Amino acid sequence: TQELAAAMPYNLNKALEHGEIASCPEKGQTIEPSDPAIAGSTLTETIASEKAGAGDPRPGFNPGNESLDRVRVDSSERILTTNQGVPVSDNQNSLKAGYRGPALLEDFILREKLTHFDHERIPERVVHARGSAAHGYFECYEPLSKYTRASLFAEGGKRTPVFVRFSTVFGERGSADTVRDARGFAVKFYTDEGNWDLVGNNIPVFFIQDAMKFPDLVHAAKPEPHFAMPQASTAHDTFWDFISLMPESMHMLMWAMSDRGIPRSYRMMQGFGVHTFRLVAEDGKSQFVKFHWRPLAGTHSLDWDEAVKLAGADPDFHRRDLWEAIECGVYPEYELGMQIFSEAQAEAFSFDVLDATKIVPEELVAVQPVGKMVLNRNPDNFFAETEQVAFCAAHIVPGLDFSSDPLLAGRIHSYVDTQLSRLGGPNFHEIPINSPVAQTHNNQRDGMHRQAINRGRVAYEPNSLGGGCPFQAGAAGFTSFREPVGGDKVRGKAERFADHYTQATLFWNSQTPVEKAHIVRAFRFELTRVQTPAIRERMLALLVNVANDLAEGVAAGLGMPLPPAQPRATQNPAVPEIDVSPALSLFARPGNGGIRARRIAILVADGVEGVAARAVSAGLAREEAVSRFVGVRLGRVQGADGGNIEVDVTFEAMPSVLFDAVVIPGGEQAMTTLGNVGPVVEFIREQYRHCKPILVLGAGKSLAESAGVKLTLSSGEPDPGVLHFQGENVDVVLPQFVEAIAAHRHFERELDPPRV
Ligand code: HDD
Repeated sequence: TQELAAAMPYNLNKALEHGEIASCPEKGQTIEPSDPAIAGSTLTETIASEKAGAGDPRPGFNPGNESLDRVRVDSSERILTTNQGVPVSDNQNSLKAGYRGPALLEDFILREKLTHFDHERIPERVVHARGSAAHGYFECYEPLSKYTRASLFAEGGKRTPVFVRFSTVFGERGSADTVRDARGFAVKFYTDEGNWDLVGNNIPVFFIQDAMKFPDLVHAAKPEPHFAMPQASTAHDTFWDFISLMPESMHMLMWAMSDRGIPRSYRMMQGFGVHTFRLVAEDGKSQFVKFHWRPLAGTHSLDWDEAVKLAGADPDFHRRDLWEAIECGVYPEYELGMQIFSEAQAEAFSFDVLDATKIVPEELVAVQPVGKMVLNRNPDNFFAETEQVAFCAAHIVPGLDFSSDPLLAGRIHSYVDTQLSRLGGPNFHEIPINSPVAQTHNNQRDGMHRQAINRGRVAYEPNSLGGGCPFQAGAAGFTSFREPVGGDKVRGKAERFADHYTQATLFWNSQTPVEKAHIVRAFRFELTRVQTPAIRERMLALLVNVANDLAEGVAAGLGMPLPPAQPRATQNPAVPEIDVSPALSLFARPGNGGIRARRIAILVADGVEGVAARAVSAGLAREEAVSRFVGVRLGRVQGADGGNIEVDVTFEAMPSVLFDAVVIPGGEQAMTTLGNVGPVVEFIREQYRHCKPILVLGAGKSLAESAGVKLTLSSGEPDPGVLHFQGENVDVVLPQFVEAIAAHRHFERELDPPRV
C-alpha cells in the first residue's frame, strides 16, 4: 500500500488514510466506527488530564500543545508559496508588461497577497478588546464528587489544560494596559467532558443587576460617540452621568476606584466568577457556589501617577510582564477557591445571592481551596490564539449549572452571539484554540468556514441509516438542575436587590487608611474630569449613602459643598451580618514573600562601587528577580575597582515607573555624575514618591538625599522601605531588601504626614 501511495498524487492518497471505509462508504454511517465513545465505551478518545500530564511541568511544557500541533506551521527551511501551495519565484516585483509598463491583471500572486492583506483585520471585541493570554493547566487538589460530578474535579492531582485571557474592559485593542478599569479574567478549561469557560473579572461584583442595562453601561463608558474620546477611561461625563443615575453600581464603583482598578500585574490580581453558580452532584443534589482565583504572588497595585506614566512609557506593561514572566520560567500561579453554600443558607442572607452587585462575605462562607492553576506557556501566535479565542458564559459542563441571576441570563445569550460577527459565522468552535479536547459529534452541519468533514449521509436524529448515531448520552450527559420555578411573568426585581449601599459601605469600612485615601483621590480625579457640575453633585449625593467621610473627602477635593443624600430605593434594608471584612483589603493577600520577576534598577556610572553593584545583582538573580544596570547611555561604565559593568538600559528607555525598586550603589565619582543628570534625580524621586523600596549603599546616600529621599519617617522611625547600608558585604542587607520588595509598597511614607 505504501508503494502505491508513494506513486500516487497527494490527494488520491486520501482514501488510503482511512482505509476501505473512505474508498467505498457504501453503507454510510452504519459502518462500525473507530471512536471508542460511539462504540459504547464511556471513554472519550482524549482525556484532558492525560494531555496535561503529571509531575512538575517542564519548561515550555504545554498541555494544549498536542491538540494545536495539527495546525502549527513552521516555515524554517521552506520555500515561499502562494496559499495554493504554488512556489513563488519573486516576492519583490509585480508582473508588468515591460519593466516600465502597466501591471497585469493576471498577476494572481500579487492579487492573492493584496487580497489577503486587505482582509487581515477582524472586528475587535465590543468590550474587553485589549487583552493578553497564556496556556497552562488546572490541577485539582481533592475529589469534589460530594458536590459536583464535573470531571475536572473528579480526582486529586487531575490536570485539565486551560487557556486564560486577561483584559481591560473599556479600551480599544491598541489602548494602554495600565488604565483604571476592571480586568477580565477568562479561563477556558478544556475538560474531558467539554469546554468550561469561567469568564470572570478581577472584581467580584458588577456595575448592574440585569443584562438589560449592559448595552447602556458600555455605551456610557466607551468614548463619547460624537468625537470618540476619551480612550480607555471612565473619567468623562457620559459614564458618570449614567452611573450617577444607577445607584446599584455603587458597590462595584468602590472596587473600581480602589487600587484594584490599577493592578501591578495580571500575575498579582484576584479573579472572580462574580455570579452565583451551581455545583450539581451525581445524585442530582445541588449547592450554590462562588468561584475565586487567588494569585500566589499576592495582590499588588500601581500608584495612580505611576499608572498614568506607564501608559506612555510602556503601553504594553501588563502584556510584557505576563509574557516575560512565563518566558523566564516564573509561571503565574493562582489557587481556585469555592464558596459553597446551600439554598437555605442563601435564603437567610441579608442580601440576594442572585444579585451580581453583592458578594458573599468570606466571614459568612469560607473560601475553600480546591485546586491551582499554572500558566506555563505563551501562545505561538497572538492572532490565532489570543485574538480568536472565544469565551462564552454559556459554556458549562456536566456537574455545573447556572443560577437565575438575571445578569448571567443575558450573558448566556450574548457571548455566542458576539462571536458570530467577530469570528464570522457559526463554526468558530472549530478554530483550533476554541475546539474542545473532548470529541464533538452532532448533526449541526455546514455554515461559513466549516472545517469538519462529516461523513455519511445521515445528519438528523432519530435515524436508522446511521445506526441511531450520534446517540443521546442520557443521564451521562449534561442535565440541568431540576430547580422548581414558578411565578408570574413580570419585569422587575426582588426586594433585596433594592439595597444598593450596604455592601459598598462594607467595602469602604474594610479598607486601610491608605486605601481609603486612594479611593477618595480616584473619585476626585474622575469627577474633576467631568464637565457637568450637576453630575458631580449627583455622585456626591450617592456617596453620602455609602459613607460620610468618603463623600466629604471627595467633596473637599472637588471644592463643592456636600449635598443631601440621594433618597434610597429602600427605606428598610436588611441588617447586614457584618460591618467589616478584612479580606476585602488589597493588603489581605501580600503573597508568598517571593520577588520572582520583579524588576529592580541598579544605577551606574563611571566610578560606581562595582563590587557592590554586581553583588546586589547576583543576590537578586538568586531570588529570580530581574535586575538591570541603568546608565545614562549604553556601553560600559568603569567601576571604582577597575572592573567594567555593561549598561543594560538607559534612564531614557526605561524610566522609573518600569521598576519595582532601585539600588543606589555608591562610589563618590559615580554619584556626583548621576546627581548632575536631571532624569536620574527624577528617577530616584519618583521611586520614592511611588513608595517603592530603595537600597542605598555607602556614598549613594548623598545622591538619594539630593533627590529628596529621607531615611527616616517624620516620627524619627526608620522608613522600612529605605535601607541604607555602609558595610562591605552587601549580602548582609539583601534579605531585608528582598523583604522590602516583596512587601511591594511602603505607604508609611505617603501618610506620614503626606510627604510624597
Ligand atoms: Fe462580558 C466579554 C467578563 C457581563 C457581554 N466579558 C467579556 C470578557 C470578560 C467578561 C472577561 C472577555 C473574554 C475574552 O477574553 O475574550 N462580562 C464579564 C463579567 C461580567 C460580564 C465578569 C459580569 C459578571 N458581559 C456581561 C454582560 C454581557 C456581556 C451582562 C451582555 C449581556 N462580554 C460580553 C460580550 C463580550 C464580553 C459582548 C465581548 C467579547 C466577547 O464577549 O467575546 O459578549
